[in-house]
Amino acid sequence: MLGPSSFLRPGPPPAAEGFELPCIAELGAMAWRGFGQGWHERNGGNASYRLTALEAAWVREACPAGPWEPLGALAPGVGGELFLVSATGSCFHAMEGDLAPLLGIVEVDGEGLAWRHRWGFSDGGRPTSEFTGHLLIHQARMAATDGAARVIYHAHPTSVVALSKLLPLNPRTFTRALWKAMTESVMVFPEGLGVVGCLVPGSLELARASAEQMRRFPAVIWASHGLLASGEGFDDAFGRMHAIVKAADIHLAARTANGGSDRFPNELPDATLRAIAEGLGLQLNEAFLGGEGA
Ligand code: 2HA
Ligand code: ZN
Repeated sequence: MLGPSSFLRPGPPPAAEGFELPCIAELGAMAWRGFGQGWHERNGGNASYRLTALEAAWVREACPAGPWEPLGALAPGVGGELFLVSATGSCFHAMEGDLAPLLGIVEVDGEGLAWRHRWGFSDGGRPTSEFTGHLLIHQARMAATDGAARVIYHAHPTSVVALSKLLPLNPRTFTRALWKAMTESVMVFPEGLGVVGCLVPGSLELARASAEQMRRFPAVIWASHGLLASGEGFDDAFGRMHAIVKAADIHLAARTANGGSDRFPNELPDATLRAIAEGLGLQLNEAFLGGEGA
């Protein structure tokens, strides 16, 4: 398991005595736990974290800046922000010990047009191939959560990918199937789930389509590819991913036991979904309630 506290403070010495950057170890721990769940074959998956103002100020002072590189898209909503991000090709099964080759901290320019290196990628790496998507999605989640969301986590969970081969690729169908899989779901994603068709990994098209969905939803399914979940912190993002995967597992297990049909003898009715949400003071997405199959 992850252990050495030495990677709490890798790279240059801290500018302020006693200051730590725990996000590096926390992102590593999340990746390691995700690998343990079977979500990260080979170099599958990626993750990013938007640094707090205090963390960003420390990095700006302690870590020299590299040359600016174009982002390939305009992301003014994250202009001036710093991000910890997994390296392209990095394997989450190797997220142990020295994380500096596997992760890096980058700074986005004030206009949201370019980025530059601040820390990490010590083997000469670069941010994940989905980096532009992460930034556009951070921008979307910041707007949706009043700046609270800081983590974007992408994984390749088997049951979610399998489900994307069975269900019509629209948010309402996926949301209803997974809300009804278990009572926990409405607590984890009351807004519902986004769905994007099968687009080229790392493409601007996938980045833009995902960001558009993440303005409304805290997670989005990538058909025949995986799942992307956001959260205020690492536990929140990991927990959201975990719960959505569990719901997909349950849907598929029940469907298999039901001869392949999704017409379950004891389906969770919309009235119960509403009652759970009301009991917890949550606002369920009304657009996904009622209508056909309610
Ligand atoms: O970073 O998962 O979608 C590797 C991937 C690309
Ligand atoms: Zn992927």
